[in-house]
Amino acid sequence: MALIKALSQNEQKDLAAREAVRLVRTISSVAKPYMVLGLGSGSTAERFIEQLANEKDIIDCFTCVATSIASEEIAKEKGLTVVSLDEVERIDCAVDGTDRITRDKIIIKGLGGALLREKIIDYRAEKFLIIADESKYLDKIDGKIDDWIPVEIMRFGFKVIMGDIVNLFLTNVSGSVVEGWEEKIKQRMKKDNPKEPFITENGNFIIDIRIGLKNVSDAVNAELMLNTIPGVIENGIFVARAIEKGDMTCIIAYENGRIETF
Ligand code: A5P
Repeated sequence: MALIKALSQNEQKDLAAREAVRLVRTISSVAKPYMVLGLGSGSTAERFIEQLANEKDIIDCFTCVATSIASEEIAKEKGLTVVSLDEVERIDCAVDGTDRITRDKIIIKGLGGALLREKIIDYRAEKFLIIADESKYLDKIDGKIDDWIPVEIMRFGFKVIMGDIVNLFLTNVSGSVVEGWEEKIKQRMKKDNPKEPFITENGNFIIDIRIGLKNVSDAVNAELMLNTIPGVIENGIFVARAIEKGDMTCIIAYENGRIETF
């Protein structure tokens, strides 16, 4: 009996990226005279950029805007045209990776720290493609998700801002903090120096919180509520856009080589 070799995580990322290139090619043929493409951040998005750059016959149709310095550099190095967001009037499509995606399209991003620029670009795109390997996918509808959610906040007053987040999300109905709340909120530190705070490309801190999202409406609520706290700049829940615009396609590549688009 022939054994089917399981794809590695990187091979799954490549597969999802390839499918996104195929979809972008079909969109580019209708976005005349040229297409503005939002480039996501992270290893899956970088694979997409590299594969897109191989499509020599169509890359002249693209002007790109990037969600991070790393993505911009890779895209430029590969020969794509990248301009600042202020130079474009629209974004036809954005392609980005994710840290979590559920069947009902609850998306959590920002483990790499690029969530603010990602949201600025991804939310403005006419079409939004999410690409992911199987490890990111949860086959859940209305199931509780207890992932860490990144929140980009001002450095100024970060302790009081953290306090506001605790008061809003980690207290029970009687107003007292939930048991074990200290385990559910932390300031992100640098990977290579855990004593120093991680600073985003925008010069801000990141707080990671676990608040246990119950379902899509709970996720939308948390996404919007977090941003009402003075000093919170943006958070990594990417759900409101799908509700508002409806046009988001998720591409998942599985270990067994299957690609699913929904
Ligand atoms: C960057 O801040 C993130 O939102 C990335 O899009 C996300 O972490 C996915 O990254 P990978 O493709 O490297 O898993």
